Amino acid sequence: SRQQQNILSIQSWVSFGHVGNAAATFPLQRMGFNVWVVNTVQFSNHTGYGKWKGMVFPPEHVREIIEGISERTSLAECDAVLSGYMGDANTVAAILEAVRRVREANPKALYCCDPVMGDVGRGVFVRPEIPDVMKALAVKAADIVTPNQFELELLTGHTATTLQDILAAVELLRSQIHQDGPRIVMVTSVIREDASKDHIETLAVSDEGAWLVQTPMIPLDPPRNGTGDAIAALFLGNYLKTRDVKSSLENAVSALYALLDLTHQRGTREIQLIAAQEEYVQPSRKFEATPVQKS
Ligand code: PXL
Repeated sequence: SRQQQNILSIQSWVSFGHVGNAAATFPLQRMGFNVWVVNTVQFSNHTGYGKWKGMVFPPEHVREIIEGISERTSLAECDAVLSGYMGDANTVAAILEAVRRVREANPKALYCCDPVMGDVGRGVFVRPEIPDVMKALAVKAADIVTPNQFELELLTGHTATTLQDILAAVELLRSQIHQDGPRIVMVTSVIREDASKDHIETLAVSDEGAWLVQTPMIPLDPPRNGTGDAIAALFLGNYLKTRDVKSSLENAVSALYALLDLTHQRGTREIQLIAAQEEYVQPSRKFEATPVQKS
């Protein structure tokens, strides 16, 4: 593979704070990737504040920017497409067009879909038509899908409260995603009845196996936005470097833990994305993944 890997990242932009591309781009750059940043919205701040300024870009804008990129460089140079928060459900079609064009030029390119829709505390925080489109279209084209536990339930229609339930929902989701790829699902923010309440877990499953990492619960109140966007980027970045699901899971989780720990120590409303930069390359405390039996 070429020295400089390129990732086309299609997500939200915020001027103040760190979510969407403003949470994913810097960790990927710090890991050495070149990021082609395409913004689906530009807001002053994330929607968790309840108030924000700015606009959702029309799907045509996303299409046009990608067209412009393709006039400067061959899409064969693109190693992966990463998608996240969308302000408009019709943006999915523009993203899938990009994925199709990238795959045509580079059949080895991966599509990582972070199906950003909501979480346990806030419920669905995107426009109500987005979950259906995410389920019917985006996820089907993806090689890697990175839902949190709430989004896994929304995508599969399964309530998942035990490890067995979660693994069954993951296999259902894996049967629906792009069948020619590595068929990886990573589930974040796993809290289940049959595990310790002072830990939170992250699970990754591929054809090769399933692995679970436990990290101490960091009591963040209010919960911090952008953590899902950051861990999806970290997982994709590690996977592009190693093609190893277990070590990518360990590195992504370990880096995210350090980021949240620093955020907790500093007590800031926004995640400490810049200050935690060394952790993206070499996590200071490495959490190990345990193999679990697939469903
Ligand atoms: O972290 C997900 C996310 C992404 N982008 C925007 C958001 C949020 C969550 O609140 O508001 C703009």
